[in-house]
Amino acid sequence: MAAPSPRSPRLRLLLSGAVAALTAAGVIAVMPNASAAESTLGAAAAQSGRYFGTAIAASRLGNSAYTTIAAREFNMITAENEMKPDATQPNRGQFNFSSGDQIYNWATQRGLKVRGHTLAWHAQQPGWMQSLSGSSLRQAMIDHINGVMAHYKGKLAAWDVVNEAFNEDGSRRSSNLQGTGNDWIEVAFRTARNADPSVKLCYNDYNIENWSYGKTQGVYNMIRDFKSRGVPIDCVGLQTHFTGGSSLPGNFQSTLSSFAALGVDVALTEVDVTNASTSQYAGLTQACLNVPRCIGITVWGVRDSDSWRSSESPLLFDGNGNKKAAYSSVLNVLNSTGPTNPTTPPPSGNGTRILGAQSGRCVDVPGSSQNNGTRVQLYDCNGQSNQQWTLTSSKQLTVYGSRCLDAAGSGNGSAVQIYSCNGQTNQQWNVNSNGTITGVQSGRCLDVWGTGNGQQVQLYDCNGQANQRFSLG
Ligand code: 9MR
Repeated sequence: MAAPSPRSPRLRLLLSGAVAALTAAGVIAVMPNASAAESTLGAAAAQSGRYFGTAIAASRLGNSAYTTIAAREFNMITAENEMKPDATQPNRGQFNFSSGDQIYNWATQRGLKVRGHTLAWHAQQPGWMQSLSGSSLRQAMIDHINGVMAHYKGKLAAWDVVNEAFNEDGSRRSSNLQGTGNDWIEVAFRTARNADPSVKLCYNDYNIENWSYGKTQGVYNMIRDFKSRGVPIDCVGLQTHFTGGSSLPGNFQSTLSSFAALGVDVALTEVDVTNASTSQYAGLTQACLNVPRCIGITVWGVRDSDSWRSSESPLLFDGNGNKKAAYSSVLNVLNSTGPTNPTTPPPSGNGTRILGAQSGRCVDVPGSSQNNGTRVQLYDCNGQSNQQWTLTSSKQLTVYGSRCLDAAGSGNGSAVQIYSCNGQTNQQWNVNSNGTITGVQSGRCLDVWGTGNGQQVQLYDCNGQANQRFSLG
């Protein structure tokens, strides 16, 4: 998004949000949710910096009952089929983004974010790809990732780079992609990172919700291996299809926190539940809220009649667009949590996470002006005060020119610095030319006005410091 003009009313709004955020950070006050409960899923999830999304089908965008609910309730959109390989590259070398763009444009025109789904998958391959194998298929996969990601470069919150690559027992699914060599998944992720360094890269799968299940362990071991070897991966999508016989496992939260402890975000990406069990919907929502790196929930469709398994009535709205009991159970859980308690301690450890004011961290510029509203402000792009950032394992937040955020050693209480890179490696956090830094969590920004070369900014635990204002210029 473009940086607002300093004189714009919107900016003043943002500044007041920033002041509130920073004051909250400094005072370390417990801020109960004094505001009225939010009345939509997206707004309720946003109270804790999360999103609530849905899958959209381009063919239904002409249905106003459908679009009214979708635009009102959700703030993250996944194309149900329109960004898959068969849709985006029907003939080799000929890309087609018409349906994908229809959804992208519909969403972004309404201020909704978009997740990309999906780049490399054994299913929904175009016919020409299905018939390839070996090095020819490997090259086709790379070309496909590059072609699709180039089109959506800088526009999406995340990409499901690889989808459903494991068997139920935790071994690799045998597919034409697997046949190109066991390294196909990491090649896909490395290709994706190069194609668009600004987007979060996710591995996405179903039946990985139960921690003691073989498939969960198989995926977990792959993510752990990737993190240990520096293969770029930012997130794991747990599809969360509690339908067709599976249900919410008691250890779901452990699964989420175990993945998160590897240094990746987690998200529930395709939720639906047999007969929309209220207890399961409430339970899965609560589990996500209980895990700081669970960044959002997406349900796989709007109304039951839109679902790929409509006979199981698994969604939050009935075929007439009425809110179901499950809708209320989810909304109540989202509202019961309210804004994240700013005293929640940030996770200590490997330096892959930087939290905003809500978690008791702040940005400080030593020796800078303490005057309100000077050059650097921390806020959420929508003026909300509960900012949150996550650095990827490769320490990427996209930024400008010669400025970097060096996350080395950014564990609890240690310093993170923004400064001229001067050729130093692994410092890929640059301020955008429009003055913003886009956070990994959708819609969050660090806005820096007039940053001067070589000026230092440090992020650290606030320890009760109040009224910190930042000046780099
Ligand atoms: O909901 C999608 C349905 O319309 C398609 O026919 C189907 C084809 O494979 O894909 C469905 O979406 C799937 C998603 O892309 C990946 N996880 C499982 C989803 C449900 O099958």
